[in-house]
Amino acid sequence: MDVFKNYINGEWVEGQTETTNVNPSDHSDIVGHYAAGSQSDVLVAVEAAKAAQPLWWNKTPEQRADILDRAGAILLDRASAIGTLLAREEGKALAEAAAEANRAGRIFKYYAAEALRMAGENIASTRPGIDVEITREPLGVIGLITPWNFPIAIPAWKAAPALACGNVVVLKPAGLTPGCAWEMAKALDEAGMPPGVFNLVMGSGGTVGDALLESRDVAAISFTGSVPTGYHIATKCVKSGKKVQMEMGGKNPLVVMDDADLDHTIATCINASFFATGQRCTAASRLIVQDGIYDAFIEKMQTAMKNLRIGHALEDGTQIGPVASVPQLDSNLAYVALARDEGAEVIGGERLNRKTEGNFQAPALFLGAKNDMRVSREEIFGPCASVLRFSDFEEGVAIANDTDFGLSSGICTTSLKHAREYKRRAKAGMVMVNLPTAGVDYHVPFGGTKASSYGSREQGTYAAEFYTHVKTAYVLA
Ligand code: UN1
Repeated sequence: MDVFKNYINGEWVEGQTETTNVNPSDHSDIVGHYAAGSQSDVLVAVEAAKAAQPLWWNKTPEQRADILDRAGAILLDRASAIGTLLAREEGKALAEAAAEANRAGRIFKYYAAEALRMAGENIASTRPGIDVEITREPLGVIGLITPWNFPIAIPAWKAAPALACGNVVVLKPAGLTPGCAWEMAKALDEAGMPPGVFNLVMGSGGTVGDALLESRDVAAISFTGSVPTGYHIATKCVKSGKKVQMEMGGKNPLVVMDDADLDHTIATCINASFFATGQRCTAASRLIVQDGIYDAFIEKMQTAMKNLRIGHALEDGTQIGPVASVPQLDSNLAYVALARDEGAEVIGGERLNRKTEGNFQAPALFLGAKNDMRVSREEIFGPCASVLRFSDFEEGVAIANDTDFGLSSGICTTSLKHAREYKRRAKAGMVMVNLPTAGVDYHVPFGGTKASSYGSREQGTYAAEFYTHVKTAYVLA
């Protein structure tokens, strides 16, 4: 079988070693063999990027826009094939996987247009005869370290704004899911990206990731992943003077009020907690339910959970694919056992067998959970949600906000008063009313508070805050 190579300085380059990409729906299906880069591969990529940066920045915004737009068009054209690859390597159900590939194409098209809109400000000086001009400039070489759960959307929403702002990029995708990032590199190559502007170095965090973190020529790191890895990265970035942006975990609450539309709420909670197998930092892992609707809510959730089709990600009708990896499945199952030990009543959560050997797990609810249990405080990153009961709005809001995280926070209610009040008081970067906590638009800011995020927001026009620095010029004519 061929090995998918790294993309360095416009060339496809062999790695030091290689990794085998295995389908989590069927362990006998090998998705492909992918190059794993060495520290020196990273140094070569960073060097090439650094050399290419002035050339890229000296292009007109229109030239940058054209290349990004073409890359977007290529990704949209291949969304179905890339969606199938995504479903095969990550395990996301096919429809969701294809939607993610589509989203990546849209992101490139959006930032193509943003490349034309980079604007500055003119402000009158406090002193006579002086003009003050504020402009944004690229940072230089950006290292991107991306997770396995959105293997094409996240690389796209970091690379596209970085490039639109005139930076050059070295991307290290998750070891588990290199295939989609490889497809993105191919699309950028075919779109006419000049050599060195975008580089892909696949491989491990310990080798490729650390080499990026240690390079003095990398100006900034944008990372999405777990809290411990995030803080490891941030510490190294501070030591080498890099700008850093981190998107990490969530323990997102979804408050269900007595006045909620029950059927809509059930659909919202099933999506928020279990779609994408719960492997979204925006997943709702705490369902906080008011007394009056509690029994009906539990009954209907259980029926809806029984009706969910869990299986091979490529199979027709599958709603929930497998857990992405064996270690993640083991960790989920350990949390299910912990929920019992901590005194919750567990509904579902068991390992499932299907025709193929894969990492299948039934969604789980932890009934009677308390907000101070570990299962209600730690991010599980699987199809598991604590159900917490409350009596009045104040208590619901207090439980929702009582967490170390602050990414997304939701409420289901038909009361304008509750919706409005919740929007104001939720301690999170994103608030959802009658919508799942997960599933966001690409043209508006994304990010959280507390342990969920560090640095400025991703996506939309706000992404420029991270990918540029500001220059203030004073001119006396
Ligand atoms: C979404 O909910 O649409 O890693 C996106 C994650 C997030 C992305 C969530 N950074 O799950």
